[in-house]
Amino acid sequence: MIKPSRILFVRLPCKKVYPLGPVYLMSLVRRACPSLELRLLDLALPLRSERSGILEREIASFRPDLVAFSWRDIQIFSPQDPDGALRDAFVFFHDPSPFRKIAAAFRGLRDIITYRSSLAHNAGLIRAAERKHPALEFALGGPSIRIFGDRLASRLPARVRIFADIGLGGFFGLLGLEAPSDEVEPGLDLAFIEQAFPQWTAYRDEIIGLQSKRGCPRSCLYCLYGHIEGRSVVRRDPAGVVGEIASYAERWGTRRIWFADAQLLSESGDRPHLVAVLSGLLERGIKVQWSGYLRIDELDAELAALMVATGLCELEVSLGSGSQDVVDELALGVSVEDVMKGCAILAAAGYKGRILLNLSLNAPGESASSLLETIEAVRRIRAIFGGSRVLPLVFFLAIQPHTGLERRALADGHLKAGYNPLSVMPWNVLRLIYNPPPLGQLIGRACARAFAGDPEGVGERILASIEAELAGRHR
Ligand code: B12
Ligand code: SF4
Repeated sequence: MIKPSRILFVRLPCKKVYPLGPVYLMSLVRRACPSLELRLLDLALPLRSERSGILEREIASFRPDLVAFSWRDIQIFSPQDPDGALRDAFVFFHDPSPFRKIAAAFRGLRDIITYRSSLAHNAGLIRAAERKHPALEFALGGPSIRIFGDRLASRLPARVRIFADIGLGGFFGLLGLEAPSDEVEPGLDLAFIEQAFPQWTAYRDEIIGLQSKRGCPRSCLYCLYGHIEGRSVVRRDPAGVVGEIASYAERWGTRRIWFADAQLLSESGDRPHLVAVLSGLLERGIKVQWSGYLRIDELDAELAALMVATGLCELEVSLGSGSQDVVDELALGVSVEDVMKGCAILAAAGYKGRILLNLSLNAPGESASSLLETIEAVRRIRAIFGGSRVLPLVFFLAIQPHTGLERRALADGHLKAGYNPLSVMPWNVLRLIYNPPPLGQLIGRACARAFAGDPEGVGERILASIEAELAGRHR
């Protein structure tokens, strides 16, 4: 226990996105002990070359007893088609053109260097601060630490205390404080945030993240959100959620909200909770646009109307596959036909925004005919909403630690025990992105072809290319 009187929270560099985790954590600490002096420094905002100087100056002027680092992103490789690093790896391995292969190899090298150096950069910022300030205490947490904390421990000084638990009891214990019994309720006070986080103005016109509940009880094969947030759902008081959105809209002029919940409708208790939050927005006349992850198969007409009325503007829907067998292999617990019904319900409610349709090509159980079923399902969904509003996003399954897919890949020899999930060598990345034979080559070629063109419409082109190749086989 260290009983600090001043705590500096430092959000480690990542792509610019509102630092929701550190903002909530800081608010919770303030709730537990209002007399503590707290400050948040967001290192996602300054230029890379300026970050260590800014951190040093902040430590010198604020004179904290404890520096609490928050690490959000580690894997810059996302298994989804707009990701540059993924494109380069696919073009390198699957494109027939030697020129494009060479260009992709150079870009790939740059991706590797960027990734390795961003990992080293973040760890280096922690190490440098620890070295320069032997009298300070250091803590480290955040979503990446929940996933990779064990891997990172060896890269950091032993004096940095790593908090990889879901609950915040350990961290509050270190502060000599009782952890709040309702630790999903940050009790956000924007006047306090403005004073403790002077960089907040950088997010004035940005999408603001907001968590209405924590946890997901489901165990979809590839997903680690249940591991990160816990399998039991802990919901906030809807009035607190509405109040938080209202204060962002009123004080900061926020117009776009992202519900950062693992899933908006994951179990039966979520529906009344979401209805209460959205009804509260409607009653208070709060005009925001919002997005989030939603299981559309759980939608009914009443909820769809409420979602549209309260400003739903974009929705990510995980179809996975158009084949029920593949969907079942993925343990998504949905029926393809219910997804179609959910889409029809949302369209009938007057939804005019975009649908980002996540597809996991070459998932376990994939075959030529299941690929054609997926292509057909996308066509049906486009017919429901209108073609241009439905964006198929090809998401390869990324094998992430603590998931069913990782256990399966280890069991069937696709991965070796002791593999390094943080490796960025292209051959390792391709191994962590699940795209096995016999369809891997065909899908890889289709991706490489689509990636070589305009970044717009990549998903459609991948599907069209797969369809053309499969049709050619049967001629
Ligand atoms: C919502 C979300 C998004 C939204 C964000 C919308 C927004 N405006 O906020 C969108 C869709 C934009 C997004 C994008 C990406 N995301 Co994202 N996202 C999430 C998600 C589902 C929730 C994050 C969140 O805000 N949670 C709510 C807050 C309150 O929780 P928190 O940040 O964990 O903080 C709490 C605790 O961790 C703790 N804590 C935090 N810091 C510290 C520090 C200390 C010392 C302690 C003790 C505790 C502590 O206290 C906080 C309060 O309880 C997580 C998965 C998940 N279930 O967590 C992935 C996740 C964070 N994302 C991830 C990634 C990779 C990305 C992308 C980089 C993907 C990509 N390659 O494009 C992008 C880019 C992000 C960026 N920097 O721009 C990864 C990060 C880890 C990793 N594998 O690298 C996660 C974990 C998902 C995953 N697949 O593994 N994301
Ligand atoms: S994919 Fe969605 S529903 Fe499935 S476990 Fe992850 S968060 Fe939950």
